[in-house]
Amino acid sequence: MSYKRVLTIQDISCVGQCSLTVALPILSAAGMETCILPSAVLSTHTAGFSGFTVRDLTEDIPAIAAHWAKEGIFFDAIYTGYLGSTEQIDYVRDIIRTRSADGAVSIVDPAMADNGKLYPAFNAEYVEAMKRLAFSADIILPNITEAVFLTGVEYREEYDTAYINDLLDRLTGAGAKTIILTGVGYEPGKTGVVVQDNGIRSYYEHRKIAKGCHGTGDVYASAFVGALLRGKTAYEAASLAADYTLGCIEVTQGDANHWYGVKFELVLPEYIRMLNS
Ligand code: PXL
Repeated sequence: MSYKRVLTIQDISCVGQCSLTVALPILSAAGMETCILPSAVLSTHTAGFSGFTVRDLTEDIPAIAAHWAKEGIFFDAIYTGYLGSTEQIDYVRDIIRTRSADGAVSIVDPAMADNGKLYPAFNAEYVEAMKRLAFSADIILPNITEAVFLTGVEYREEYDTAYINDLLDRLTGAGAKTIILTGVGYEPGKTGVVVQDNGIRSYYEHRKIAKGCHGTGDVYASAFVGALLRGKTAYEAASLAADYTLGCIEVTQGDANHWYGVKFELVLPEYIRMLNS
């Protein structure tokens, strides 16, 4: 098994099972050396808690990157999620450009929107900066809402394959390479993921359990990156991550007190089993 060094750049939400508190354990479980760059520190995530604190770490990033340069530190993969500010997105592009080892892969989850809306912290300027980052990455993992913001296509609750193909065409036209489009469901009770890899589109459909379970985007992206670095193809990694995420939702549903995230820790043994098979 190849042991790779991955850098993940996203926020620390101290409570809320998302971003770094999800990515770090999942990538470690996949057997990767996991380095982190916290984009911000929040007391909780921003989706459902009120009065959360935020410390944006944008101004620390250039010094951190300069130190890594001095130490000759490089990464085999760089995976980004929720970022703290528009300015930070441009610093992150710079880190991908300068700190990637030969053959490194860059994976961008443009974590900024869901259910037709941008997350509260973001605006149009952030979307423009995210376009620059996403369209220069090797792999992007948008949900439909994020794909809409990246392309300017109108958001629709109901859609068909023509709408999804149009989104993929526009993402590709704008520079996207491998695309993992999540949350694509064509019939009630079903959802899935469309993978566009080397120009070939494949669809992995699975059961839809609950609507809008928080934190599943981060669980999914982290599980995808772990599987990819373990040598799975993009389609294999995308389907494995979907099965894992579904398992996380399954063990969480029914616990009304656990509305803010999923109990992904309980399913890590199954994730490791899937990676080994
Ligand atoms: O799960 C995405 C995410 C990450 N980090 C923070 C968030 C969210 C979604 O709302 O608020 C701080």
